[in-house]
Amino acid sequence: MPLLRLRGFEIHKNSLSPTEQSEIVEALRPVLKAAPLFSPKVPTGGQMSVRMTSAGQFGWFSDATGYRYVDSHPKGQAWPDIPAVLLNLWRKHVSAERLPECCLVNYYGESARMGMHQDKDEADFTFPVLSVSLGDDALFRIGNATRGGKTESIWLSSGDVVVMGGEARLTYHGVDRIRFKSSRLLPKGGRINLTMRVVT
Ligand SMILES: O=C(O)CCC(=O)C(=O)O
Repeated sequence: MPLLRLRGFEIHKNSLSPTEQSEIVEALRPVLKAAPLFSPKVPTGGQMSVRMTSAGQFGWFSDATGYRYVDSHPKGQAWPDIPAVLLNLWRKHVSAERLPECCLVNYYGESARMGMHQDKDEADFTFPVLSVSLGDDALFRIGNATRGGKTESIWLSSGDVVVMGGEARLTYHGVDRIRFKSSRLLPKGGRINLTMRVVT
C-alpha cells in the first residue's frame, strides 16, 4: 500500500481491496435509495456536472444563496446515517476522537468534473477531510492555499484513499475529468467519490 505525499495530501494508493470496495458500494445502495443523487445549482448560476447526495447529520448543499451544510435532503427527508464501514475507515485513517458529521457522495458520469475549490464550509478545520475513490479513474488536481498558481495532478483510482489535512486542509483542489469505463466496479461506469468531514 504505497503512500504518496503531494503538497500535504496523503495519498494511499490501492488502500482498499476489491472486496472492501464492493462492500462500500453495497453499503451505499440504501443511502442512495433514501437520499437520491441531485445536481446542485451553483451561486454563480448553472448547475454542477457532478451529481451528489450526503449521509450523516449534515449534507453539503449549494444553490443561488451559496454553499452550506443543511440538515435535510432537498426533498425534505433527513440524511441517512453514514454506513459503519465508512466510519471504520475514518477511525483507521483519522481518529476516534470525533467522527465525521457528513459523508458527501459525489457521482461523476462520463463528462462530469469539479472545478478548483477549497473545502471551507466547515466550522472546524482541525480534522482532515477523508476522501475515498471508487470506480473510474479521475485526474485530481492540487493547487495552492489561494486560487491560481502552479498546480500538480495525479490520477486517483478505485480503492485510493486521500487524507486532506494539516497544511493541505484548505488547499484548492478539483477533478478535471474521469476515464469513463476504466473500472468495472460500478455496473454503469462512472466514479463515486466520498468525502467525510467534521462539520461543526
Ligand atoms: O472527487 C474528488 O476526488 C474530490 C471531491 C471534492 O473535491 C469535494 O467533494 O470537495
